[in-house]
Amino acid sequence: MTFSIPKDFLWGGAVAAHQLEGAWQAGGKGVSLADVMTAGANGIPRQITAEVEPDKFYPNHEAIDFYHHYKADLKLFAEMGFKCFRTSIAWTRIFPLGDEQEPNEAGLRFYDDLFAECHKYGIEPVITLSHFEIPNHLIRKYGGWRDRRLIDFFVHFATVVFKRYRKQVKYWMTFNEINNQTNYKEQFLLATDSGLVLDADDPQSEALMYQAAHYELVASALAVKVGRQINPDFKLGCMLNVSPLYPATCKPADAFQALKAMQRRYWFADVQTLGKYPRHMEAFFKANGLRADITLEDRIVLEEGTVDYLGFSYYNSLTVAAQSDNPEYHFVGPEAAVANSYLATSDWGWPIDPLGLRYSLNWLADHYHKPLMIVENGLGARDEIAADGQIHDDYRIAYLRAHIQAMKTAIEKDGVEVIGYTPWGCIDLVSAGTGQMSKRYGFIYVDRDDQGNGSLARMKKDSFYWYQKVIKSNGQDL
Ligand code: BGP
Repeated sequence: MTFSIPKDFLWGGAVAAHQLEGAWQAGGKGVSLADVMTAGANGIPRQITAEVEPDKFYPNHEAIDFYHHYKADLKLFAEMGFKCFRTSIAWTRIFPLGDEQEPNEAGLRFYDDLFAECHKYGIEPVITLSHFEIPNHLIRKYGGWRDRRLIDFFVHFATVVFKRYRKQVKYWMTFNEINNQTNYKEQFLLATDSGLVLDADDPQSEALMYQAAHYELVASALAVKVGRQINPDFKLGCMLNVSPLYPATCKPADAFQALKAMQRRYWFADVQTLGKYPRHMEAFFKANGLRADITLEDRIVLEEGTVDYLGFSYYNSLTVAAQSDNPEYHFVGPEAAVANSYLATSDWGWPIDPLGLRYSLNWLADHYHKPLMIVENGLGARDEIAADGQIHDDYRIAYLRAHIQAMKTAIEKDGVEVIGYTPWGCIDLVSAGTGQMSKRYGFIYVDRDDQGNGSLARMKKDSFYWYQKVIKSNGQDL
């Protein structure tokens, strides 16, 4: 056993198809959820329209037009030394409606070319099957993941792409941030995970969410089983959003609230890595009449379709306090978080907490005993082009340096097994939460503004050269 960053560590960057590809109708692509999401802003939620409305601006339609720029962009990633590149396959390029039998050949060809270009540079693709990109038709016709038939549609999609790319892609993840929907009161998170487009105050949201989440978990496990048959060398993973929950004080009720909050946010990983629902969730469902439809066959599938590794995004920690008037209330989402006076926040109010990453790595390793991959991490910030024509993003470097240091410490001092690190939005792209371009994460700047204006020209930021050095030294030169 060695307790250092392994030689074959997957340094890279992460994106999602809908946030950068653009070309929303090219090659017969269908309309996805992302294509019917308008732009929001800091504090102004994005709206989801039923269909594309001609007078509205949909930022994902063009995004940064990676669809036509991918060769030049991959060249830049290769120049930084990327060993891997995490992106997703847009479901609607392969199945424009989602419920067809025959896939769309033009869509499949785009990813043939993209993966070939990755391999030209020795870059390993790391692929998410569903990253907030459900076909809009599946939402309109079936109501999204509330319908059990979605399992078959998803598994068919997974089977087609597993077979097609069995030689080009080894690392897969099923659903991006599958646990975000626990915060079902936020319509955006519910819709992006499960395609449940509901009135935010709909009293049925909670029941629908837990049922939809169950179908997604069964679909994920079935996809893992199929993937393993298609290529036993595949590494098949799950993907969670992880923000450790801290108690606001050492008051026992606060500490207990934090414990319950961890249980309520991360039980998806129990199902996906250990193959069964934890007892606390079974008890919760029973007491509240939730997740009514679960069969014995589902339970067997969940047990058989456990993942090889656990991928997760980490941006921040959250802090919670007990509610004295309702001791059985248990926090499910960031809306109930309290401020943490020990932590600074980003311009978008996200606490900055590198030690929280080490905490998360320890907690996940203790509970799930799987190799871990940090598949998102980063600082959304506004970048300015300085008088010398460059972007001096020292704030981004400081954030990433501190987080990579925390990861290194977890590997070296806590013995955690980490197989890769792909910071989010390695090239500027459309923010998922706000639909803005001005919330930037990239090492590469893209000339495009929140209204969709700009030349789309790419430009290296200071962080580009810094990350190049980090990768070259395998994380020694921070
Ligand atoms: C995660 C998503 C990404 C991404 C990131 C940053 O939740 O998986 O798609 O966008 O968060 O969030 P935002 O774009 O809202 O800043």
